[in-house]
Amino acid sequence: MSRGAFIVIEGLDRSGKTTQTAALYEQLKEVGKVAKLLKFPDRTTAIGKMIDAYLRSQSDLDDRAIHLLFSANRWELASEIEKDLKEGINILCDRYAFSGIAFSASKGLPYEWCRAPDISLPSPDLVLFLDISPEKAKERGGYGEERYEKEEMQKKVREIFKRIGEEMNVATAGAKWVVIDAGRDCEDVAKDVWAHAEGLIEGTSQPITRLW
Ligand code: T5A
Ligand code: NA
Repeated sequence: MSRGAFIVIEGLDRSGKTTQTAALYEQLKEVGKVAKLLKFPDRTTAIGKMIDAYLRSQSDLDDRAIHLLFSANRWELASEIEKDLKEGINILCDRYAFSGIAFSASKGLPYEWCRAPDISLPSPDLVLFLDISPEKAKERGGYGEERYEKEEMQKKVREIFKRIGEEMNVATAGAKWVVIDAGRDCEDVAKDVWAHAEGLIEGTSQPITRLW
């Protein structure tokens, strides 16, 4: 029995995740595929509202407390993700647990501690990591408004994402984590995204696995 594919788009701030997730969604619709768009943090839930206030620097929270809220925000939707996948719906997700680790570990929290709360969330079938230099990201609209949008922080985040991707590909003995150069034109990035996602749009018969 085939199920929907779970595709995550990750990347640094301003790398074009939202743009590319939306473009992929449109392309799937064009070829008649059922898909659902998700985004983390989901700022609409009760937990999401606390995260939103924190990111806008309207509230202060202990580094560990905010980390757990980001994770809880994913757990709020975990069973729905699983249900949708089983019903054959493809899930396209803008950020996931990988952002959770990368940003909190960049603030100095231990890497293993950061991973723990997301253990056994549904694992994506594919992660497309949009890579961009912090310098280039800074040139894009709006950079600098939110808490983590500082060049120094983004450099650390990029390093940790690299480690996460390498570990993931070792663990899955394959290319589950794909790095895409996001410093190019939207259309060129979208072509790469599609080339990697295309093989999954018919769904997959693989069982849903768990992180990590
Ligand atoms: N976070 C998140 C955690 O700390 N822990 C967690 O567990 C999670 C899930 C908010 C913050 O939360 C942190 C990470 C973040 O710091 P967010 O709401 O996803 O996360 O916000 P941002 O990452 O800031 O998302 P952005 O919307 O800023 O970046 P995107 O989605 O990567 O970029 P996008 O598509 O909105 O594009 C940004 C701008 O660039 C242009 C767009 O038009 C737009 O103006 N653009 C391009 N310009 C030129 N060339 C291209 N190829 C372009 N693509 C897009
Ligand atoms: Na975004």
